[in-house]
Amino acid sequence: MALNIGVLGTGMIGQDHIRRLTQVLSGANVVGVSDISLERAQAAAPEDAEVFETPEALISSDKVDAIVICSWGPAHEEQLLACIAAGKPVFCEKPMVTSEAAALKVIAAEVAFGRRLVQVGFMRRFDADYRRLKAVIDSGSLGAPLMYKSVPRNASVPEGLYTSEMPLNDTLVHDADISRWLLNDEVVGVEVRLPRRSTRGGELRDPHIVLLHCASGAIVDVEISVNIAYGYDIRGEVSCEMGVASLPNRPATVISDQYGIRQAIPEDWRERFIEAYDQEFREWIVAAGNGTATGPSAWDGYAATLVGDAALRAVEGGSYEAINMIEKPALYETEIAMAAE
Ligand code: NAD
Ligand code: ISE
Repeated sequence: MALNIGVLGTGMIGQDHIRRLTQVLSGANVVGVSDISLERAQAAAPEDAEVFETPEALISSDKVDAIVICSWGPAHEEQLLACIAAGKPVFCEKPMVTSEAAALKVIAAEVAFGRRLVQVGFMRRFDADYRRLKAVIDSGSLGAPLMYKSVPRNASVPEGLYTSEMPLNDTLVHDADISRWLLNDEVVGVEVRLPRRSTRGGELRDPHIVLLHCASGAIVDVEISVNIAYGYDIRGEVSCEMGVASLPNRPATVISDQYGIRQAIPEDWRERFIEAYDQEFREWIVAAGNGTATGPSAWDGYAATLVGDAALRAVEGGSYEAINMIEKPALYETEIAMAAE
């Protein structure tokens, strides 16, 4: 039986996920949508879907089996807690929440419910290139991973809406999560260095170098540029004891014209990770159909939030900022193995 889904937030990624749930994937119907902009919700609603006036009405509707949250980060906490209170599986776009206190509330609610309901939108874990990279590291053929270089680059960000904190508390969460997953490690401390500022973003603080210190001693170097003009370019290279494993550099297309032969770079995340988002939702639909969730968990959302918080403290103070996590609840003990399957 198809899973009946309600989508909260019908902006850029909400519309893209509605397209994949209705036109690309099987096993799901989008039966309801809601957005603080009624107009946007109406425009994005698939035929026959109900436009709900409030997120609460959508979450509690008998029509809706499971929820996809694509609203702005600060709205996620309340919406996630309402989904858990209703006992409904929920896919939540990153960042899961925007503070440590909110992450702890989500974890406490899910643990009290007694079953995983939350999957966080860390789509890199579903990307075939990242999965192959992880398989090499996990095989042990190169020895232990010692260093990882993660390079996220965005062509541009919305002026005025994307603030100087966001490379650290919005973009970095992807790198924090993929580092933990690839290296099977936990981040225990963060440093931030500010290189020469790009003049392209006005007052925007860009780029950033972030060092993630892992429990094993491995160090991740994240180089974030969010306004680099040439395209959306995500790179990664793991240095191990006996070799190096890298993501392939992913050009979109090879173009031959009067200027020569060149490789086009993806414009944005929609293009670069299109198959990863599809796979992320394929796996979510199966788990949600069984009344639960697999893949990146609320614990992973919490871990990434702590990295973002520590990075913001580090950029202010200029020093090493330690991360202290609560003891991991038993509910989340198996999630790394499940996500890697
Ligand atoms: P957007 O601004 O285009 O859309 C957000 C939508 O949420 C807007 O239509 C807004 O009106 C609506 N909204 C805000 N608060 C709401 C609330 N309380 N209830 C209902 N609707 C509400 O932003 P976007 O680019 O679509 O991003 C949405 C989320 O997805 C963000 O958390 C963002 O970080 C995340 N995102 C993830 C990826 C990824 O690669 N995984 C890519 C892009 C965006
Ligand atoms: C966006 O919010 C994302 O999550 C994308 O994956 C990221 O790469 C981009 O920089 C963000 O704006």
